[in-house]
Amino acid sequence: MATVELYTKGATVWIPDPDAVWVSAQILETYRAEDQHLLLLLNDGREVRLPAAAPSELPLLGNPAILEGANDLTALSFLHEPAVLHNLRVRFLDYSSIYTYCGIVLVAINPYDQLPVYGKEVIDAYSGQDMTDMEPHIFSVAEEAYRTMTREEENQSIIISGESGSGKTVSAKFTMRYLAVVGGASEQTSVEERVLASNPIMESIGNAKTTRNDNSSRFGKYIEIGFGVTGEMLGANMRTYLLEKSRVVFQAPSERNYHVFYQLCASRALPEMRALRLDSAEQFRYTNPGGDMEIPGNDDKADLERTRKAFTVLGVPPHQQMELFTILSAVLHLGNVDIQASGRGGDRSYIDPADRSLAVFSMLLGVDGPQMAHWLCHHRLAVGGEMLVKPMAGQRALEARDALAKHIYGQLFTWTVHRLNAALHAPRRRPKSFIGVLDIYGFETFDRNSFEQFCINYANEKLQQQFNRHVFQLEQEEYVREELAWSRIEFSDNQPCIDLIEGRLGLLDLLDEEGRMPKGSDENWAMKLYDQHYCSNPHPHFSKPRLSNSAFILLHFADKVQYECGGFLEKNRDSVFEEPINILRASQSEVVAELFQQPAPGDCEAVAGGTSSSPTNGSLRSGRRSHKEHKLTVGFQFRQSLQQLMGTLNSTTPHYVRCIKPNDLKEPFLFDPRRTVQQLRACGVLETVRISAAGFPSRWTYGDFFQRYRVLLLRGAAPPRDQEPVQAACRRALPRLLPDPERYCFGRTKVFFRAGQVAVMERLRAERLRGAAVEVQRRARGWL
Ligand code: AOV
Ligand code: MG
Repeated sequence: MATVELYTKGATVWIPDPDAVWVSAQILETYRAEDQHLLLLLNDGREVRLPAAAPSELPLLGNPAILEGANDLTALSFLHEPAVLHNLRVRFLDYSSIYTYCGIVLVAINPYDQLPVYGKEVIDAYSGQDMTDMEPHIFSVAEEAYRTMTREEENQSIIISGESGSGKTVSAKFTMRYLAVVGGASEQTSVEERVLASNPIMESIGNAKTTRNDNSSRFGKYIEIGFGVTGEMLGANMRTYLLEKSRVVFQAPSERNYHVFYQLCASRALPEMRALRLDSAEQFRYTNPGGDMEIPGNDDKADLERTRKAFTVLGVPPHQQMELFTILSAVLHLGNVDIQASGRGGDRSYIDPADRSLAVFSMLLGVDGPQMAHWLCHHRLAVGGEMLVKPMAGQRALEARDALAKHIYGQLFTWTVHRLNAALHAPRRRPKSFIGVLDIYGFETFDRNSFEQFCINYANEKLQQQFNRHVFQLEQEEYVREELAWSRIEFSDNQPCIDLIEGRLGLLDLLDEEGRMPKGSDENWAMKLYDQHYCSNPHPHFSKPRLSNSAFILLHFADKVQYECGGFLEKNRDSVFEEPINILRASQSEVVAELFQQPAPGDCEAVAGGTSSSPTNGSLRSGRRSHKEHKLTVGFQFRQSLQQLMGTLNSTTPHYVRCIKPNDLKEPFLFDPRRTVQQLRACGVLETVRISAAGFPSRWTYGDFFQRYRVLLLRGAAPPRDQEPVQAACRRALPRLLPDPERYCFGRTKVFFRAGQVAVMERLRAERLRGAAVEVQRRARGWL
């Protein structure tokens, strides 16, 4: 799209750079094709000759100065990566503006600093204002959603994405706070207070310290906040997505388990907590593998106080809170139960009858200790229609113990969500419409990626598609509304990648199928994947690493990710033995019993096939599950819940927030261009820009256009008074200014331009003004 006439002396261009990603340079000599090069002055004072045999080899052009720091990226005339990056940097570093629009998307850069822009007075300033009149802000997005909802009585969604630590959860909380204020009565009534109180509770049980974020959400959340006809908040309902349960029993170096465990350990000396027999977090297997117990600036004991207050606000009485804390403490004690291998060749396992942790665990949960010990080391097995009791080998018993701990935690999490939803339910009046806030884990890639990353990235792939399609549709609608004679823009949909994951014979299908095989294994699954998507019918988004037979590579919209197959089968099954659960179900404790009455979502149709309970298949199976049906796998359920989420999002008016983490050091106002650009590419901001650039990205109302370019349009004629002549003047003059009719298009109320055309207009305007100035001087000197 190089517009050769713009490569003039003094213009700026962007040159790729290994550190800064892009650096700007000034053109020293106007480009002439026959020279086959462009002479440039770099920032550091060096002059370089850039080979450019053809116009297509010319570097990207910088934007005209009037657009510098524009608060909407799509207003840039040249819409390309360096322009976007530069503009965000200028706003962030020079103006401390962390928010910028990119069309309908709000880009939010994490400042890692407390900014004075979230107070009540700022909320009041945004309340009732039109989005286009206000500086970009998370509040302007919330306000826009709120106004659209009340005006059109339609449901809205605020979709927040971005990588780990980029500020999604913080943004979601500010959004909720904003809505609580504008949707509240003059004094804060209990509904708003309850909705906000759900945050500390969910963070206690669903957030943890990771290497990326001290308060990383390990679950996805969509909270629908319901409003009445006059825009008053009535209640809320949340849906959660795929909690990372593996964290309950294991954490990587310098990571932590869920916050609530440390909160409890830190509060163990409180009189009411003594009964839980807690110790410091170092003493528990489940809380110490990360090795790093403290979070700077964090007070676990004070946080438990906050959690308890929030529970109280939500109407969970203290005795019920204690039951929750009891179950959580029991999980910690369960982790400390020692299981020893015994028998010949270690094919059995055994728990010392005097094991103190087992005793405390059983006491806390109100179950029989010896019975529990027995069923932690044995399992029931259906063989030829008969039930046998088989001992478990040491390693398997340990895995079964951990599976039980994960299961208990998962049930507790689900129970809490139900409990909070009941407390947030609008009691009498049905909400007229809702605003849903989506705060989900962002696209992630680690050194080693497993089933969790696969699911998370799959979710992001779905969200990206929802986003792309929406942006396109909006563009199209605007063009139709403006009655542009316009042909469809091409765009690359990520459907092929999604099909590869969730379609027929896709990765999830084959994984479920492998899980049903008596001898199913991660290795066999990998072979089937290669066979299906690599050898016989190569899929463009799938490949096999050259040096591995147990990994695969997916080409996601954001990046290539290599996944290790090991563990996929078991994580997808997520099974747990039924016998210890039956014991818990018979517990004296009200909450414990309740927790296991209702099967976990994963367990509702939990029945394993007769054949698959063969001891060789290596999975944990329930003896009771003997019907010829299958437990719903994690992948299957996740696919369904995403489908449902997409349905919901598509039935609402979406508003998008893309959070950017500008550096990995959590350093205030440090802008690492390499990290930033990587996220811009991954989160679809550049894709939006690309979509925009493929059509007519710049648009002005005839009036605004006329205002700016009247010197070009009028040539000294008197300004027209009303709308019609302004439009007529534009229509008359433009063909003369831009000879190529492909470069602009007249709409009903606006004039549309292809990328780069505003720069052309700016140059013409500058020349005209310069010419006019010379003329004035000449006249003044009496030459005319
Ligand atoms: P995330 O939700 O996007 O990560 P958070 O919202 O937890 O990230 O943000 C991480 C940290 O960045 C916060 O704890 C704050 O210290 C800081 N931060 C983020 N936004 C702001 C802001 N607007 N002003 C000041 N500080 C901010 V994850 O949940 O890990 O994907 O799973
Ligand atoms: Mg988060």
